[in-house]
Amino acid sequence: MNEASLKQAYEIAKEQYAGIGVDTDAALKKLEAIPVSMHCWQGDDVGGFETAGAELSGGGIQATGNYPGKARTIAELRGDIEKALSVIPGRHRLNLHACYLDNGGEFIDRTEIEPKHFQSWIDWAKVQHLGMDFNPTYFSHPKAADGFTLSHPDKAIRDYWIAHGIACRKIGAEIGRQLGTPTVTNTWIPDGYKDIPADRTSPRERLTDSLDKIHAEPIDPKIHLDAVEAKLFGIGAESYTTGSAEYYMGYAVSRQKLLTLDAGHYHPTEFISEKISSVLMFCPGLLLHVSRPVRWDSDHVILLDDELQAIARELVRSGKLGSQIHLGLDYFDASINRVAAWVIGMRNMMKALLIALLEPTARLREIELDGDYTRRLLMFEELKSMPWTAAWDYYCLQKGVPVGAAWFAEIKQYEKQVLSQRSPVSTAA
Ligand code: RNT
Ligand code: ZN
Repeated sequence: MNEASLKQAYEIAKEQYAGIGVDTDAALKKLEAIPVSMHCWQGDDVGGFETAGAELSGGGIQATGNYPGKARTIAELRGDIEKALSVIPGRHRLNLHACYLDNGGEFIDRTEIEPKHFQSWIDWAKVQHLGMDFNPTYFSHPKAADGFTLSHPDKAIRDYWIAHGIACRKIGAEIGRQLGTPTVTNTWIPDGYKDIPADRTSPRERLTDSLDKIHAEPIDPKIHLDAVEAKLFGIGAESYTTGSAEYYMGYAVSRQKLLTLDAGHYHPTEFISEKISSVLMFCPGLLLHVSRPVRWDSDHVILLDDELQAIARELVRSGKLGSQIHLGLDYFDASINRVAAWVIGMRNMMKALLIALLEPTARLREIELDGDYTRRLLMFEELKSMPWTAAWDYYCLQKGVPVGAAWFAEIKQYEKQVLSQRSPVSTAA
């Protein structure tokens, strides 16, 4: 469709939405103000740059697939992120893991990392107009090899990881200070038992002690926020997870930390869309790890499916996006073009937010309070066929990014010129 037709389609859609009391221009303005934190780890299968060329896995994190073109260096990863962002409308954030440090080729222990090892990321983020979020890396490491970190029975190992956690909060704070927007530093640990434990309590007591030590130093919330992420199970930790949902809910409420809801970290019949409003009652904020579990915590690329739309509706209805809610993605698929995986997921997240922003929420609430559940159901069904796609296309046009699937040609071109020139990772130095 040419520009004139896209605008015409938008005008028609605008009229239709006005008919149900929705202002499409206002919705697009709101969409523009919602940053999504794009996870660096989709670009290289959660590898990082700690040891050049090393293949690090374990800790219940497993990227599967061997699609060619994975980023092998910081420069390559940044190039790939820039390419992805060039076809994603709006201004966003980058979510970085500690193992993506810029160590100048010299190995730095995780307890020794400092803001200077992330300065090149901060400088680059400034140029790209990106806010940043941060994560300590409690996996892919010899000291995490037996499945425990912050809740390890050995004090020396716990102390090592506590020192890493403390170092990471300092780095997060410095990133937030320099970029002028608070960094959310998210703690996720893989700790757990493969088989049924005799003691479920002690690891949790140790975890509480470790987390309290990490969080001992207060940091100005204008530059830094702490989040903690629960999980149900991991590969090799199927029977017991120290940092379970109840554990972290209690920790976050009692310590007034942000709780991270990862869509893949609950029982298959549980949905995080249902949890958002409850958590916001008692936690100072929320970090979303939007992901897609397929039979397990598989971290597939997010689809514009029912749950993604339900999550977006809850986020928008809460009115707390931009204040208490921090929105990030968390998936990693190594079986498809990794840059396209970012773009598909980011654009899907934004489409879901737009659909939610185009909901006549106040009207729906009135109907609900009137007890007219038949009309509520009917309206939900009617909303599904409203022309939100015209508003999305118009938004892409406004933001100067390709409309529809046109972006894919650009990514294929990039694959041909850049990604396919990269040697397989196993032979990279
Ligand atoms: C793991 C957690 C965690 C990680 C990232 C890489 O199950 O979801 O958030 O995916 O830290
Ligand atoms: Zn996660």
